[in-house]
Amino acid sequence: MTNNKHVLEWVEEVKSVCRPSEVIWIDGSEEQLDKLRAEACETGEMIKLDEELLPGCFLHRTAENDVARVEGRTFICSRKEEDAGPTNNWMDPQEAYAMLKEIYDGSMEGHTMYVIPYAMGPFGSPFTKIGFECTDSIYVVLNMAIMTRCGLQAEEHLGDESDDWVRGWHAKADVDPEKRYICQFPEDNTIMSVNSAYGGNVLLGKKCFALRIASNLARKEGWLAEHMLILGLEKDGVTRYIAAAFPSACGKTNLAMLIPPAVFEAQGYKAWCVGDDIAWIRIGEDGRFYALNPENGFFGVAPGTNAKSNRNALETTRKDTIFTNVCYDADKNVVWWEGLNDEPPTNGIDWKGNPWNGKTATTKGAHPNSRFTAPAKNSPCISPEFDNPNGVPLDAIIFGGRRAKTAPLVYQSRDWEHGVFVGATMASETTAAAAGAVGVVRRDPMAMLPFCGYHMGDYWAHWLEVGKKAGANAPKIFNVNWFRTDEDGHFIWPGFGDNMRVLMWILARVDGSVDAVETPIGFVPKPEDINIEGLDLTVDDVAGLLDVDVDLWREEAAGVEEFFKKFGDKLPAELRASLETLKANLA
Ligand code: GTP
Ligand code: SPV
Ligand code: MN
Repeated sequence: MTNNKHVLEWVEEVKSVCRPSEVIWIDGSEEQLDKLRAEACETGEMIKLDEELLPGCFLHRTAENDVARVEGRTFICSRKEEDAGPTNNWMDPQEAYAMLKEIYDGSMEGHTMYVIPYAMGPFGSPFTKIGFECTDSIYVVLNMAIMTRCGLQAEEHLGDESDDWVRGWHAKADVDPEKRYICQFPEDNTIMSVNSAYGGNVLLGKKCFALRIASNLARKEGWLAEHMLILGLEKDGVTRYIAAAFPSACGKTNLAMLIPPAVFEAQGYKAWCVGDDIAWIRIGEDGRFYALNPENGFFGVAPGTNAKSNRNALETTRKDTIFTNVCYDADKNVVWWEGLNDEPPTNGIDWKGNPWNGKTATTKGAHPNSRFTAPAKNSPCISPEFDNPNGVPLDAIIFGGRRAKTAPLVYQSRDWEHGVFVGATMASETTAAAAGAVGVVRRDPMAMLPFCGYHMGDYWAHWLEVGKKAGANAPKIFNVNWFRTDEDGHFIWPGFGDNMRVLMWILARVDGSVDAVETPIGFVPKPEDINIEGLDLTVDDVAGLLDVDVDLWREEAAGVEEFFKKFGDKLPAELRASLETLKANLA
């Protein structure tokens, strides 16, 4: 337990409102965590999986109505409504506090409250920030123990005097979807989450802190907090790093842990994962961009993960992992999900907790947004730079999403300002990661629509400013789309490890060692410059994947124009100018 009086005062306040029967401070020791695991298994909150097949692994099911982030119930509670901007829900902070405290009132009666001290970022890094989360959920404690560096060391990092830390209240309450709120108070470094027990809604270090609160801090302090993976590609002892922003469930974890195709492996290439979801990026002393992953684990999408699509991701989940809302194989005491293999359990329990037979079932065994929580250190390809307190230098930034048609496999922006336009205007089909319709195309600027904690217009201006500051040292900006489909709706591009073929073109562009074709939207590769050795694709297929359809892009430009109207005079002039250039190029 800390001696920091700011923390102690706040914990007293949370206690006085939630009125738990007991308070336990999490010290991060295996001994304490083991006790909690045992307790969670006793009460049925978790199921211990087969110790030989999945050592140290557990299964947890959340309520049926509580299986994804809830964007409609997520609020930025800045003092001024304008500061939340047109893309966020807003609530007045005083009203929000009053409403929330009423919901929290007595919600932990008869229950234990856990206080989790945690760090986002490695100890000893100038990037690192501290948070405390109060929660009544053992599941949250055990997940936070994987996803963050938690316990005594975090308390020591903060010290006894500092008030520079993030407050996180969480109470499961009745898991009532009508009273579910995920509120961020950027001016108070405070997060309040209630009536959920699922992932991003309750693991407050992740989206709430490391993106919504941190994006505010980053704006003030001159850095970037982004929804990005960080990946290194090594050859001949030199590793080059790329960060990529894709919307939720659009391939970050998979790209971050990619396995190089044989053609590159034969050349001696290795791929290293630094992060799969969040990047904190600063300009270093040499003027380059340095990216650090503030997390300590992966909260990855389970369905679709298998030995063929991504052996690294699968291996990461084979020990010390918590599975949420996947299918249970009662015969083997292991877990299963759609896309794992062709042997679904016949004596299974589905994500809702009902008996499920994979041979006859017409419903899914695992929820499409079912997840694994696994320690970063489990990954066979975790980067040796994972704990580097300074982060890793970036050569390129990539934006991307799920687009069945419009966006080509890859294109390069003309310069930083145009790159910010490319990120600001990206669109993607919605996925099961958030509650609501799936497969609807929506604008998701920089993959940050649900996560930017302030006015998106100011966020774009901040991006422009950071790029200006870095000048020629700024990474080059690209856009990718692994998800173009043919007439039958099948993905044309093989994806997964083969995405490295596109990354190789990107790095060659950064070096200036390969030409490109200028199109109305930016530079695309010459089809023959994408290495397809060993693939079941022709150069013509690649040409098709790279095609920029002027009619579709005119529609796209009209959509962007409409979208930009939301931002009024907060829309940076550079983005307006990029839109005019795009329209002129398409005319
Ligand atoms: P969040 O954790 O929600 O932020 O998602 P993410 O961006 O890390 O997505 P993830 O890598 O977990 O991928 C989500 C889904 O997309 C999984 O079902 C993958 O199997 C699938 N996927 C990932 N990469 C590719 C790809 O290159 N091609 C195709 N077709 N599918 C992919
Ligand atoms: C996402 O939805 O982008 C995730 C999962 O990475 S969650 O932590 O639930 O936000
Ligand atoms: Mn994410």
